[in-house]
Amino acid sequence: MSKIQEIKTAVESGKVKLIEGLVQEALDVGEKPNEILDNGMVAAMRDIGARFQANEVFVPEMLVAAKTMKKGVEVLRPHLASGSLGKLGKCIIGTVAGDLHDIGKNLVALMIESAGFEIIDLGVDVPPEKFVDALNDNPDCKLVGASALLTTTMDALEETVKTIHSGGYKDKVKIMIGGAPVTQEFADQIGADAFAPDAGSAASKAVQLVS
Ligand code: B1M
Repeated sequence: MSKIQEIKTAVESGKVKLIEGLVQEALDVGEKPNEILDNGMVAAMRDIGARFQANEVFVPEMLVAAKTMKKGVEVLRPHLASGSLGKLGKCIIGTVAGDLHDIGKNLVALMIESAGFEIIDLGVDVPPEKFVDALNDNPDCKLVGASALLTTTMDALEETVKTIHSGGYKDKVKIMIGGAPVTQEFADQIGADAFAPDAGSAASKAVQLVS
């Protein structure tokens, strides 16, 4: 079994104690950090999601897989983040109200940070007003990122965009949205400035939005 396949299996089966060693071994034998992330860990989360939908695994298994992935990402972090911190300004980011998924949001934050932004991470289940409070506290911030993983929290994305706009920031900050159920069409419909399907393109879009 390849190292990347071993990592995928370890994340899927929630081998929290083994993951750091496995990721380090993969790096040591020259596997590329992006491939470890995409073909190992992200692929594992996709598979576990499909198995959850098929009632083959349940919430506890998803939780332990998520915990395992987070530990693995920590080993990769120094290999993924390379930009000079904050040279492009600040980015406020969070997962919207009602939504507790943060792995994708954390990867997006890591890649945006790596592109040269200072990240202000509001965490998960962030009410729209908290985005506005963070903007009030950081008047020099030009970019907000909002993530949603549930079809039921897509409305909260819309509410977040509306609240930021009505809070006086319509022409002052750019808003990027993303997450598994989100599309470009939805972003256009709710008046967000950008949509990105994955962490890599979120980082490129972030740079374009402030340039
Ligand atoms: Co949940 N969950 N979950 N879950 N979970 C999904 C999302 C689901 C698709 C699984 C399924 O049924 N196949 C399903 C949603 C169905 C739907 O809405 N249509 C689901 C469900 C139903 C639920 C619960 C309701 C289950 C329950 O309790 N019965 C519940 C809801 C809790 C809540 O939020 N209120 C729930 C709970 C959980 C856990 C807590 C157990 C855990 C999350 C742990 C954590 O995040 N700390 C969990 C997990 C792990 C998943 C799956 C398996 C994996 C998510 C993940 O981390 N993916 C997921 C299945 C799936 O996604 N296929 C599932 C890996 C990650 C790298 O990808 O997050 O898509 P992703 O991020 C990508 C892009 O989307 C994009 O870039 C990222 C990196 O490339 N992106 C952005 C994300 N944010 C962006 C922001 C941007 C730009 C791009 O700009 C700002």
